[in-house]
Amino acid sequence: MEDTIVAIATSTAEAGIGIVRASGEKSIEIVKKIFVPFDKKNIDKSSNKIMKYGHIYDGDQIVDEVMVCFMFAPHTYTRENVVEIYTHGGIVCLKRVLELCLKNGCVMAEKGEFTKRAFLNGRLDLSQAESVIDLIKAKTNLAHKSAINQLEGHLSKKIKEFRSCIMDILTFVEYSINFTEDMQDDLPLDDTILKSENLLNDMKTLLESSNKGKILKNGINVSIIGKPNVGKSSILNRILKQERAIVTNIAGTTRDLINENIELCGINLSINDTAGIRETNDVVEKIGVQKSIEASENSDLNLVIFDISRSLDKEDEKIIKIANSKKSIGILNKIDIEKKLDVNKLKEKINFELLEISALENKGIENLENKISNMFFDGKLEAKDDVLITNIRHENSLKEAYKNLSLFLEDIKKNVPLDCCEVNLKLAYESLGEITGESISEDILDNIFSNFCIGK
Ligand SMILES: Nc1nc2c(ncn2[C@@H]2O[C@H](COP(=O)(O)OP(=O)(O)OP(=O)(O)O)[C@@H](O)[C@H]2O)c(=O)[nH]1
Ligand SMILES: [Mg+2]
Repeated sequence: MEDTIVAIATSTAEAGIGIVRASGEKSIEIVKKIFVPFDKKNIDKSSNKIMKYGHIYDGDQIVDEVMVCFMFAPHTYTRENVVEIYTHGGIVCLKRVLELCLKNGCVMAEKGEFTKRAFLNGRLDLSQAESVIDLIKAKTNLAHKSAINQLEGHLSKKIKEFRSCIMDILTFVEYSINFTEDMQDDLPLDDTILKSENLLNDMKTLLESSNKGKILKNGINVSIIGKPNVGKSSILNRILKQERAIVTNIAGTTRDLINENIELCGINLSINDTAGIRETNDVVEKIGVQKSIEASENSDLNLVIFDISRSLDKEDEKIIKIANSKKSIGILNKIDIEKKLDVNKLKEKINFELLEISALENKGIENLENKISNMFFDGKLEAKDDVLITNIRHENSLKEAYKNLSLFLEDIKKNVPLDCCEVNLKLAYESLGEITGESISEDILDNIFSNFCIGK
């Protein structure tokens, strides 16, 4: 925290501008050594958060024409002195400016170090800091909205309410322990029981939001599986509304996984088109088939394609087995041509629903999309001002708090001495504190911020 850190804060791809950001006590002093403002005026607190136009120099050589924003502590992202240098985009300008900052006394920032400092200096709590990375990684408007809600502190507020409720209960319990040692049988514990029960209900509601929250943040992984030539790639192309995958009448056209993302009802679908699953001696195809099976096992949803113009065979049977063990939707494709498949016989073998489609004539695709959205979020998923759990770490801490509070309640109801009940109550309090970062170990902190990118 004593070092002044620096990093490239933007992508280094070709772009109009790029930003080098420095934070720490000496950041202003260091940048002043390499920046010459056009108006030649001294940079002091009167320049706080004002864009200054000028040049970055390496000795007497101009490195870039830039804008610089000097931000004085404490009203900055990290609560430290922060300087942002807006260079021209592209790798060379950014790297040269970065190197000059390093040469003049900055050290390279670690992943997420700016946000980590913001957390350690009290600018954000931990769940807010974590939402910053969710915001950067958001792929849909809903994921973005949910991350903004968390950044605005909606989750933190709820967790703080839970903690303060536990603190109330704890205060009463401790008071009772201290002042009524031999009179515990006569203690009025009804209120404590009621408060704990209500709190457990509220915690449960929040925990239940985690499925929705995870879908909202991470989207859904979907694999299109089936034997060769049933129309998997044709269906992918129809869903994407573009000719992404090669389609031919040769069985075994797709050999490797093809992955694409689309947005459905505000949710990101990561879709794999896979190689047709069949017995084969072809070395390359064999690897492809193995990848198809792995993809289907790792998916949240399988779209299992059957060719309605062919009878069921051994290969379909193998695929049915895979699909029955996962969340699946069956698709009868090629309904535009003569039907040979015995649908009733198929229905006896499967535990998922069937939809009819013609990928060739683009029929039934909308039905499929509606089916997916109904399956995962009752057709609607909104992030409004909902407080959602979107993060596994938060979910685990909340589960732990729930478990400990439940144990506390059980003990109280069984008239276990209060000083023994108290332990679980304290554990619940601690677990909730892990979410907002009030009680968190250094290792966990390092782990959280190592998922960030450099410069954030
Ligand atoms: N009549 C008809 N033909 C279709 C339909 N969907 C796909 N086909 C045809 O079926 C053949 C195979 O289609 P693909 O989409 O390549 O099938 P695939 O399942 O990806 O095949 P592999 O990649 O070999 O596993 C092509 O000739 C398509 O034009 C459909 O709905 N109706
Ligand atoms: Mg294919």
